[in-house]
Amino acid sequence: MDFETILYLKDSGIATVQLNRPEALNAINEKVLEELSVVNDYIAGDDDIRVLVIKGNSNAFAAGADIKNFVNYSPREAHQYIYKVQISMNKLMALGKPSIASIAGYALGGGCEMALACDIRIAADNALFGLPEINLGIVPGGSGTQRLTRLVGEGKAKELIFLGEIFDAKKALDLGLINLLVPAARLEEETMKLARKLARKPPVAIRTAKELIHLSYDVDIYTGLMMEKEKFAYLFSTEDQREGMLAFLEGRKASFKGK
Ligand code: CO8
Repeated sequence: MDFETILYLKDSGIATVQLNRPEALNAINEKVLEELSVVNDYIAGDDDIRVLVIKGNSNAFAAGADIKNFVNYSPREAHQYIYKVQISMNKLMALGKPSIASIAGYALGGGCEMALACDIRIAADNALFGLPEINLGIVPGGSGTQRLTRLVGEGKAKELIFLGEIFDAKKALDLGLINLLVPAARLEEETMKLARKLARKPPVAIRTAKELIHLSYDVDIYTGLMMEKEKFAYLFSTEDQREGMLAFLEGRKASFKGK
């Protein structure tokens, strides 16, 4: 598949999407959003793909939304734009497969928010994070006020969003914004190691776990536990449950088919 603003690669069950606007530190314009939406649909529909990796280059994951894109927007245009942003971010978050944001360099504004919409964030020690929208007279619009708050808590989210300062990967790790911090030279290797581990897990159980965890944001604990019980029982209808348990009892490695 050929795109203008992203590079797409599929190998051994792992799809890699690389943001590819190095001349603008991978700033996210409308074309990027459109192409991400298309590639997301494709990945969602391909049963051979078990994991998605999103990355930038060594200087930038993404330095935010492309400011040139929306500097002259009317409120109506801004509304339409954010509608598209939310569709794209929600699709990414709801993807029925685990996603990894592999971050080097800048992850600012919409770039940071795109990473927040992924399941797991691994960053190089040269990564720089921030939600600097406030300095442009706006607020995060790629779900930063919602997803960041859920991840790091209200107090820290307010500090980061009100001040709009850039901070390093160590602080991101301390905040719980990223899962793993690795030397820049090992980012690719550690990302793929993680992706391969996830690719070996049973896809239906992974998808189910992801859905249940997301549900926990929105429902009371009793409803959440009821859903967990139903989904737990449902997984006993899958071949992967049988394979996983038989493999354990037979002392061998399980091979999951996603059925
Ligand atoms: N938009 C457009 N162009 C950008 C952006 C951006 N966000 N960031 C960098 N660029 C461009 C620069 O204009 C420059 O282009 P040129 O060479 O043609 O002048 C090139 O990238 C390199 O940038 P700099 O020369 O500025 O590089 P520096 O190393 O001096 O500085 C910084 C790097 C600190 C990252 C700096 O470029 C910067 O502050 N960028 C803006 C960061 C920012 O404010 N991001 C938030 C944008 S608003 C936003 O994200 C709203 C989210 C809404 C939803 C989005 C969902 C996807």
